[in-house]
Amino acid sequence: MSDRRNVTPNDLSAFWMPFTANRQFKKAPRMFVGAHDMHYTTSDGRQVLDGTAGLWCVNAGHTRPRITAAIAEQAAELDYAPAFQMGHPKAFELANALVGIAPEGLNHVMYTNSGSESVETALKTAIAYHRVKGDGARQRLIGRERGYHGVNFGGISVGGIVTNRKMFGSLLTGVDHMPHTHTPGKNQFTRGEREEGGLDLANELERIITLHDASTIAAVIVEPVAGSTGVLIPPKGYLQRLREITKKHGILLIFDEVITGFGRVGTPFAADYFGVTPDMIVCAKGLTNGVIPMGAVLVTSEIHDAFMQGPEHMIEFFHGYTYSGNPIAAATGLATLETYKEEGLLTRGAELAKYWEDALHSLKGLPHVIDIRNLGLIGAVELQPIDGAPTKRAFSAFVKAFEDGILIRTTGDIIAMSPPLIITKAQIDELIGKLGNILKTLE
Ligand code: PXG
Ligand code: PLP
Repeated sequence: MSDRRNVTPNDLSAFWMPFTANRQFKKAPRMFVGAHDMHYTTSDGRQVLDGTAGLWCVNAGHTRPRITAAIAEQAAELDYAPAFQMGHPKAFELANALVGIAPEGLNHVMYTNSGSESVETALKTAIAYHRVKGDGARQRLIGRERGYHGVNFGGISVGGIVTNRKMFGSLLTGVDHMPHTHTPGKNQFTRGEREEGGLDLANELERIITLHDASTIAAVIVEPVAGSTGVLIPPKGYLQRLREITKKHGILLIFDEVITGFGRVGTPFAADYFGVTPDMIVCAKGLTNGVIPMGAVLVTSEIHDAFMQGPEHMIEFFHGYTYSGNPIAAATGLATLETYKEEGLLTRGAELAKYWEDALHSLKGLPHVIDIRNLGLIGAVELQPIDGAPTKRAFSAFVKAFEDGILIRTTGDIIAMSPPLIITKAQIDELIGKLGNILKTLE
C-alpha cells in the first residue's frame, strides 16, 4: 500500500475544481456545510439565501424531507440494478410521471446522469432516427451562438460559448450555428419577451438550411431561454417560427430544457410557456432537485417507434449509461415530482413572475447596470465591464454577495439569478435589496 505521502489532511490541492478559478478559490475558500429550504450554512456558521437554486437545479429548495427519505429508503431496499437488459419498477414509474407532465406527444424517456449526457443522447438519437428511416444523409446539427449544451464533445460543438470550445480541437464536423437572440442597443431593460425581431432572427435558420440543403440536416438544438450565457430571452414569435421552419424541412427540433424545465419559467416546461412542442426535450437539474445526478431525454412516439423494428431479440439503440435510470436517482426523481405537485411548484413561478420582474427592474439606474432581463423566475443584471478587466466587476459583486448572505451567479459581467421556486416575496425583497446595496458599492 502507498504511504499516501502526497496527502495532508484538509489539503485543498487534490481536487481540481470544475469551472472555478482554482488558485484564487484555494487562497480564500468559500465552503457550504449545510442547507435547508432557502438557505445554505457556511463553514463559519452564516446563513446564505440561495438566489440561484444551487446551479439552477434545487427547484424545491434544500433537504426536503420527502426527497431525503426516498433516497434513504431506496438505498436500503435496492441500491443498484443493471441498466442494460434488466429493469426495476421506479425507472418505469418515473418515466410515466415525466410523460404525465410533459407536453402532449412526448411519450418516451431515456435516462442519463447529467444535462451534458442528455444533450449527447439527444444529438445521437436525432442522427440515428433519420438513418433508421432510411434518410442517413441527414447528419448535420444546427446550434446557436452563445448556446450552452454542456461540456461533452457534441454539446460544445453545437454550443456557442467560445471559451468552452476553443481549447478542444476541431470538435464535431457538420455543425453550424444560428445567431443568438440578443440585440444590444435595441432590447435593454425589456421586461420578459420583446416584441420585435423574432421572425427575422428565426428566419436566419432558413438561410442556413438553404446553404447546406435540408436533406443534410438532422436537428436544430436550442435552449428556449439561454441560461448559462447570461439569460437571453427570445423575442416573441421566435421559437414558434423555428418550429414552423424545422417541421417544413423534416428537421428535428430539440429543446434543451436543462435549466428551463421543471417550473423555472412558471410552467412545467418552457415548451408549455411558449406553446411550442419540440420533437425532443433534454432535461436534468430540476428532475431530481439537483440532489442525485440524473438527466433525461423525452422523445415523441414517432422517434421511438422508428427504432422498434427488426428482430425482437436485437437491441434497438446502441446507447446508454451504467447509471441510466439508477434506482436511487429514479426514487429521487419520483419524490421530487411529488414534492413539486404537492406544493404547486411547477406553476408557482407564474404567480411570482410579476413580483420578481418588478423587484429586478427596480435595480435599473444603479451604477454600472446596463441591462436587466427576466422571464418566470429567471433574472439577469448585466454590468458594464471594467475597462481592460472583463468579469472582475461581476465577480467582486459575487464575493460581496456571499459575504452579505446571498448567493448569486455570475458569467462574464452578467449576474444571473434563479431562486428555488419556494422563495417568498419577502425573500425576493431581501435578495434584490442586498444586491442593490452591493451594486452601489462596486468600483
Ligand atoms: N444544457 C443546458 C441548457 C444547461 O444549462 C447543460 C446542458 C449541462 O448540464 P450538466 O448537468 O452536464 O452541467 C446545462 C448546464 C450556470 C451553470 O451557472 C449552468 C449550467 C451548469 C452549471 C452552471 O450558468 N447548465
Ligand atoms: N469506460 C469504460 C472502460 C467502461 O467500461 C465504461 C462502462 O462500462 C465506460 C467508460 C462508460 O461508463 P458509464 O456507463 O458510467 O458512462
